[in-house]
Amino acid sequence: MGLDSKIDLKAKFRGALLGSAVGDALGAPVEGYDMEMVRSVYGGEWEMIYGRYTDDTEMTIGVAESLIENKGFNGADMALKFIQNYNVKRGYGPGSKEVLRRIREGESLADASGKLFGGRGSYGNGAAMRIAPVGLFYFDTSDMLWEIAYKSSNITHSHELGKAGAALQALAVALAVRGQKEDMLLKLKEVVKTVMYTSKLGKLKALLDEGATKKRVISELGNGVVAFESVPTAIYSFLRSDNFKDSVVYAISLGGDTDTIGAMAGAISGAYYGEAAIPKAWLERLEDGEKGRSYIKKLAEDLCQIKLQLLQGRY
Ligand code: R7I
Ligand code: MG
Ligand code: MG
Repeated sequence: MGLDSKIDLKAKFRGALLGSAVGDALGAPVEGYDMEMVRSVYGGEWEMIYGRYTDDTEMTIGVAESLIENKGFNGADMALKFIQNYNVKRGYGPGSKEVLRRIREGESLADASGKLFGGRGSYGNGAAMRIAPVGLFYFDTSDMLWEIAYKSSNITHSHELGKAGAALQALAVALAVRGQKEDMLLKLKEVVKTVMYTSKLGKLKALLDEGATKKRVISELGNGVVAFESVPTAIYSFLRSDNFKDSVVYAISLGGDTDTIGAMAGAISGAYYGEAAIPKAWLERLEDGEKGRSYIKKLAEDLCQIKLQLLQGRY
């Protein structure tokens, strides 16, 4: 696919990474809450409470840093970035915690993630929640995108459902960069092979058509910590909305894994609408210390710069 010169790629890259961090930080204080409890915290105001991001963003930063430094995918380096950035206080899932410990202690990359959950690997959403930079960097090449989404997921999530969920989320981000919202579902269906996701995408379409209640969305798609619940729900949140704020607010209002569904909806919406669509008040409250808001913005710019140079054949 050639690059459409009308697309402001930098605004979209910044939108995706900042949008993801904002969704994470907004969802974090209510992670694990049900719909009513979320409403009692946020009311109708939806003001950013702490602005502190969680593991979702910390790992996204690692993915971006590694893609930038290597001008593409390097699994050993990406794992190293995860380990270097790791801060237990950011609230990692138990599986990811264990894999990172195993790698840190010298276990081979190829083996570490496969040992989880009785040797089947994790299908948690931890690979999907961090995949936005892959969706951005490979936005113009679906085959590469799919391959790298799988490889980067495999570092911590070796279960097919964990990897396919991440690839689906990456492709949603890529299609959003390309401005393909109308035919997003169609395009996703074309590449998805796993029955679980084919079935979820079918339900997603039916729910959009009927203008479903939140209760139905939760019971049909799910809002839990496993990839096959939260990824379809994040995509649904984007598709049912016509602006960044509504999409992220809706994603979090469902309760459940709110930081992660918020982050994934924020990544897709940010990639589609661009940085300017993110409410300023949310952005201003997003933490800005070491590897905070300014750093994330710079990562998005660097990732974009390298992508543009690659497209122009400069490397
Ligand atoms: O996927 P992961 O990194 O967790 C990410 C979540 C996000 O919500 C973050 O915001 C953070 O809070 O954590 O961590 P994993 O432990 O690999 O997967 C998450 C959960 O999914 C696990 O703790 C299990 O409950 C479930 N799960 C599985 N359950 C049974 N069998 C994942 N894989 C399996 C499985 O194979
Ligand atoms: Mg989190
Ligand atoms: Mg979460």
